[in-house]
Amino acid sequence: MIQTNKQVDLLKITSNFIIGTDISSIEPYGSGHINDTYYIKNANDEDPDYLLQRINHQIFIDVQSLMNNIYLVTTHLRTKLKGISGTDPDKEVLSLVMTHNHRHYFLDDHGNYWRMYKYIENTKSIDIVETEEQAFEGGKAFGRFQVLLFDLDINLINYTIPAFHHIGLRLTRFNTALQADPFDRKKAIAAEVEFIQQRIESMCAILDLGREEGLPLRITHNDTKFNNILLDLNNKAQCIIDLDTVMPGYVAYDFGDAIRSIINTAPEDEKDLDKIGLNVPLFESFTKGYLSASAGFLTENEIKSLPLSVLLFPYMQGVRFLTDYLNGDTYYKTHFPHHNLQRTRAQFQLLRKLEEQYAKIENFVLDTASACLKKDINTN
Ligand code: ADP
Ligand code: GN1
Ligand code: MG
Repeated sequence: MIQTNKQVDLLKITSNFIIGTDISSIEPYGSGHINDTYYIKNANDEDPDYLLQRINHQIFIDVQSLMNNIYLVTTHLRTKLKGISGTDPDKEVLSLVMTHNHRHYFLDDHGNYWRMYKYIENTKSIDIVETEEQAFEGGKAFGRFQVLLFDLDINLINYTIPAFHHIGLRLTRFNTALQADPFDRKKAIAAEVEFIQQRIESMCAILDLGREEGLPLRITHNDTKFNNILLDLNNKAQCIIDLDTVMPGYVAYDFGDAIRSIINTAPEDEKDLDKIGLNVPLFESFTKGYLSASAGFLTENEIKSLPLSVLLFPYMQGVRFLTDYLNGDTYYKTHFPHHNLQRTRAQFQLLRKLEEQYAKIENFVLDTASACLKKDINTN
């Protein structure tokens, strides 16, 4: 293998973890916006492959607490799955690899934090959902994830990014960036600013529901883009990944963010707004899968909050992308100039489409929840 300087550094990092075999290659992997992921292929086919990740510690400021969350959550899931017949915890739960110093992460000389997982073979993760079966499977997997974490003590779980899905705080940060306008970008986004302002009140509906009538805090995933599910080669959901944002939250936040990535007929950052539409059958299948796993454990208010989250998430994501645009693109990785503005416009177009169909979306969620409670929906 010819090693570039970068690979030599990565090999050095890798040598701090207990993997015990030779490496044939290290390649960048995945399409995430925050961390850096590398696929580590072992020289000997019989040995496992690994994933090395550099954790973005500018965003996840307390890496030790974050890794502690991941350790607690994966240990809990593994214990729970051991008690369920027909499951295989090694394939269905992420396995952290320890360092030679018996830690779950490695801090290098440049202040970068690294962790390693065993690579789960014969799986795939997809950015765009292709079939109703995949959507149903994904819904069931995220619902089950929440249910399995029900009895892990929430007080042990740290807030890796405080107020992560708090729309009030996201709007405050947006207004601060708008007023400061450090890159003179405000004049190009008048239409988007108006779009945001017209919806402020309605987008606080879940916060209002929580404050006025009560919504329980649960341990939730908080980054339920569909590509954070590993599917097996038969399209069955196998493992929930990307656990950095697992923390206390409202269940609706997981539902809404997943629907945002599933229902869109185009990518998250589509330039041609005419390509953005709603794939309603995929939304319906995900909803059935999710509620088949979770309806029995959700409160009435939680069920009421689910359709509201379908509107909230493209809105909040658009607000977040636009805030980053105003601030000079420092949070999300961008791949070309004005990428964050293009992402914002795509999210707002998706929201327009969802608003047009909101009554149908709401009815479908509420009817499906009732059917699941009466056990009219097959969970296989
Ligand atoms: P990011 O935060 O950058 O999205 P992820 O943890 O989601 O990082 O990992 C990036 C990609 O790597 C995933 O979309 C998935 O394709 C793959 N992946 C992550 N963990 C595993 C694993 N343990 N086994 C197999 N593939 C994985
Ligand atoms: C980021 O890292 P990734 O791509 O899974 C972001 C999510 C956004 C998503 C938008 C910690 O997730 O909140 O929904 O981009 N993660 C963080 O694609 O901010
Ligand atoms: Mg991911």
